[in-house]
Amino acid sequence: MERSLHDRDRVGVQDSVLLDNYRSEDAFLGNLKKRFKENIIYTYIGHVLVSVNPYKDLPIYGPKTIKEYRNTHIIENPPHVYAITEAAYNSLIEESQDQCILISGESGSGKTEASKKVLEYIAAVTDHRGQVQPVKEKLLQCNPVLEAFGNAKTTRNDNSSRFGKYMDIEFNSLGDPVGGNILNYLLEKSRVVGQNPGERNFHIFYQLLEGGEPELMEALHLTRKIDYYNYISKAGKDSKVGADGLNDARHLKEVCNAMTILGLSAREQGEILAIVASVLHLGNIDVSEQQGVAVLDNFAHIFAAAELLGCPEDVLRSALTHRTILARGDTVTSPLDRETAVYARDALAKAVYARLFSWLVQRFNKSLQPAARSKTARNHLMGILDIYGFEIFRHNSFEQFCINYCNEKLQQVFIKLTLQSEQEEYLKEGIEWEPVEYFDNNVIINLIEQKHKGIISLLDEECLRPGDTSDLTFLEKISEQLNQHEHFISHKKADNKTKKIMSREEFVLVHYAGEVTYDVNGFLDKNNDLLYRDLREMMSSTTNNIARVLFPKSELQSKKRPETAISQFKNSLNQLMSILMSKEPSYIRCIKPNDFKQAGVFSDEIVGHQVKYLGLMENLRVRRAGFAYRRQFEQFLQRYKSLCPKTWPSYKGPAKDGVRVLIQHLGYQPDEFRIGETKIFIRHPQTLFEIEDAFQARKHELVTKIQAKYKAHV
Ligand code: AOV
Ligand code: MG
Repeated sequence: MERSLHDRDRVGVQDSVLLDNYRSEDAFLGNLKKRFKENIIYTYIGHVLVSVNPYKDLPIYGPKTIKEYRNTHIIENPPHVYAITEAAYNSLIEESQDQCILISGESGSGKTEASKKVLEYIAAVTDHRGQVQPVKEKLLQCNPVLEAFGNAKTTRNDNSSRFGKYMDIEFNSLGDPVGGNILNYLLEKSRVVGQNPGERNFHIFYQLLEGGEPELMEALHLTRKIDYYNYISKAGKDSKVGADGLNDARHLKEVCNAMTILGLSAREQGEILAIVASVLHLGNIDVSEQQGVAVLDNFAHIFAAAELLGCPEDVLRSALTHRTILARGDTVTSPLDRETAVYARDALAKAVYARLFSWLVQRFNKSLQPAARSKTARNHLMGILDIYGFEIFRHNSFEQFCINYCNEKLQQVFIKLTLQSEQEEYLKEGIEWEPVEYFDNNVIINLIEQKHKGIISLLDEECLRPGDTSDLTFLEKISEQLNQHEHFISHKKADNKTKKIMSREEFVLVHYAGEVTYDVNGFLDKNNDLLYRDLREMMSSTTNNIARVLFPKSELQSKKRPETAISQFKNSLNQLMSILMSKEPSYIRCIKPNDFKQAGVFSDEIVGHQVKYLGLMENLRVRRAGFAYRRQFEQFLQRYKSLCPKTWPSYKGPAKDGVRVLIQHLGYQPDEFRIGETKIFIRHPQTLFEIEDAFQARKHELVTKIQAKYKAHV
């Protein structure tokens, strides 16, 4: 096992706070790199876990390692996601504090994998009486299904999360999981109808085609040829071969098995797969035009889609080619032209799929409801947040705008809860302190979400404004109003001030994690998220039971304009922020070592960039500039009391006084420590090392004594 002091040359230090030259980014990077080369991917900054994606399986997980971390304090073992989970779980049990584990980092950095390890740890260390086994099973089985429906291969990550996920696990007073609840955020549904080169649609489509039994394939009217289906083969050659390392056929069995464990009946599963298949058929309905009016071709697919969704074929055909508008009590139906019919078809496919995804989450939540809550004891929650990471593609659209905005919000939580609160702790404990400067990304969040003046408001305004609005009028508007903002670059500013080459359909946001160029094409459409009434009406009368409830009749009757996509997202994110703020947070900051998904390659430049924007150096400085270690008086005394005759075997009196006696005996100089209100703060890590080494020596001495006594007896 790694010993921080003695193995330093080979494996670096396990807590960056212990670096001699802690202000130097090179020293910080050098430490991460040294460890990475030794396959040690975890390092702390205080209690924040930094994880560097190894891109290969390491023998550092599983029951044996879990055992080593169970019931240990965070400093007793090398850094690990298990240690963070143990600390959070322990605090939940011992202090009855709701917890949340926030996992952040850019696309492909290892967030989803980390979230699975957290869950794995919780499942392994709870329920020794075997009473909540079904609940644990269910909690574990949500992931494979949600990943099949919500993850896809992108150029950044073969298993990229295309939705945000926050999962609460509910624990009873014994510390056993009794239920759970998942919140899902904005699925990237544009992927259903098209993907960028080298990317794939959601895994489930390929899993179904590769893994469906012959009878199922026949019932769903599917063939195994992936390149036959328009929606999943647009990406070119790459999509035909399955994502690297993904075994689609095997996965379908796992997904169905997981759904069964989650309590979904065979009928429900059949209806779910029928909806998935109907999307593939919709994509193969060709649209042509005769005298300006859309005509559908490819009967077999119209027929199949209608059958699978459960609606008469002529109703589907008519709904795909007409639009009915309600105006002052009258209904006016008009035929669509080719382009609009294609739009309507794609809108239907996207809506059906995205709503199915949310339905799945709701269905799982129903299955994860605790059987009965105790009336006297309050249950406690541990939340795990795993969202889509910050992404910069060659081509960035509305979806990247939403994803990156979401990452800005999460960075804000990190700033508030670590950089700010750390500094506030010194205040609270009455300790003198010189503030550390850090970049507060609130300025970017304001640019995006400020009322009336922010990008979201301006986008919504353009979506709601009657008249001739378009993506370009939106761009014109933000370019005019936000031109002065230091984190916004319009093509106008780019022409004049910077040397940036931008097209007239783009704008740049200077995000905390880097500059991203967004193409405005599609912003209005995607934000309006319009599905023609005819299609919604048709869907609300289908005989596929799941398809029908995805489109409730009440929605048709509502006179209110539905919220725009971005406003809905903004509101749900703000709710999430208050959930997170109300809990005790733990952080896992994930880092991607290179851009090629390659094992063993550590790029100083790429890691350095992430270290910078994640604010890790500031994090370290705040942690270090003051006091590297702090411990509650009781805990400190308990651990080190054997080092002083006046505190050993126990100290009678307040722990605070005991700590004073102990450190006086150890000869601490006044500058080395501070006594706060509830904690002792130790400035230099070396001081802690010395006492820890003395403690280990003393322990050894005591154990040897006892053994000698025992031997003398026998
Ligand atoms: P992400 O969740 O952070 O990206 P993932 O957790 O999906 O990234 O990790 C990407 C890939 O890296 C995985 O599929 C694994 O192959 C590998 N990987 C990650 N962590 C580990 C680990 N601890 N050990 C071994 N391999 C690992 V995104 O969802 O794209 O933001 O939207
Ligand atoms: Mg992920």
